[in-house]
Amino acid sequence: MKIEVVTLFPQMIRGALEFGVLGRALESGRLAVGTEDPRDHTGDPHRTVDDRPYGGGPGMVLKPEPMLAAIRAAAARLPAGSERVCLSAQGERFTQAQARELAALPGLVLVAGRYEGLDERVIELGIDREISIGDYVLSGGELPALTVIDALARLLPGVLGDERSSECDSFSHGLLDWPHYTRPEVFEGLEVPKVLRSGHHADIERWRLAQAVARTWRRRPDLLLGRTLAPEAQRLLNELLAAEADGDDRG
Ligand code: 21W
Repeated sequence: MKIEVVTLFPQMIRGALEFGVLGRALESGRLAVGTEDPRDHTGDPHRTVDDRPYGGGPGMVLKPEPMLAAIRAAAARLPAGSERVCLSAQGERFTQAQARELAALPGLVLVAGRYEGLDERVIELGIDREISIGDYVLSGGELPALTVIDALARLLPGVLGDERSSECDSFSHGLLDWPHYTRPEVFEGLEVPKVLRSGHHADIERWRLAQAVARTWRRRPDLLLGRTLAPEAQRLLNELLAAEADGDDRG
């Protein structure tokens, strides 16, 4: 997959891609990431990329000419069937389902805004969809672009290699992960749960699923509401709800 990021801070993108899974995805050629700087599409000596908003008010707006030129230059390097996505606080919320959709594309332009954002006509002319990574205010689209790149990269064939497949990731199952432990058996007085040391594989599987269901219910009930659970998970949730109704302590 080929991704082009339109950004005023190309080093912010390049620098973050050197490490871990992303670094190896780039090295192996399974993922390629390029950048396009709108400043390289200005004509004035000051290389101006922003201007005051029509209608007044605080903040600056990204000038349309360099932004659209940069988007078109980036898109021209990608195969047919690629999409142009703008990272924007006004976008649709980014989810694992969207990550799967985007990872299936041959290429992607990611447009990271700064200041108050893009001139609306650039969105009309040069953007296919807008994506937000969550309900909090950031100072630009670069970190969201990196978030999207990270989520897509781990879905590309061969990228996770020997590590557990992305199929195993908890959001793929719609549940939060269960607790993890490694040696030592006792750490600062806290023991590893006995079941994990028992060697009983079926018991361990059941315990992990029960932990995942309980955590999801307590921390992120929104992930469970209106969803059909696997029968075993539903049974564990019913047990949990019955126990809570009896006034049991939380585990
Ligand atoms: C944030 C620019 C807020 C402008 C109403 C009118 C990309 C982002 C961003 C940014 C404003 C994402 C205002 C989650 C994010 C991003 C920069 C609005 C005040 N309110 N996902 N004017 N959060 N943010 N400024 O911030 O570019 S994806």
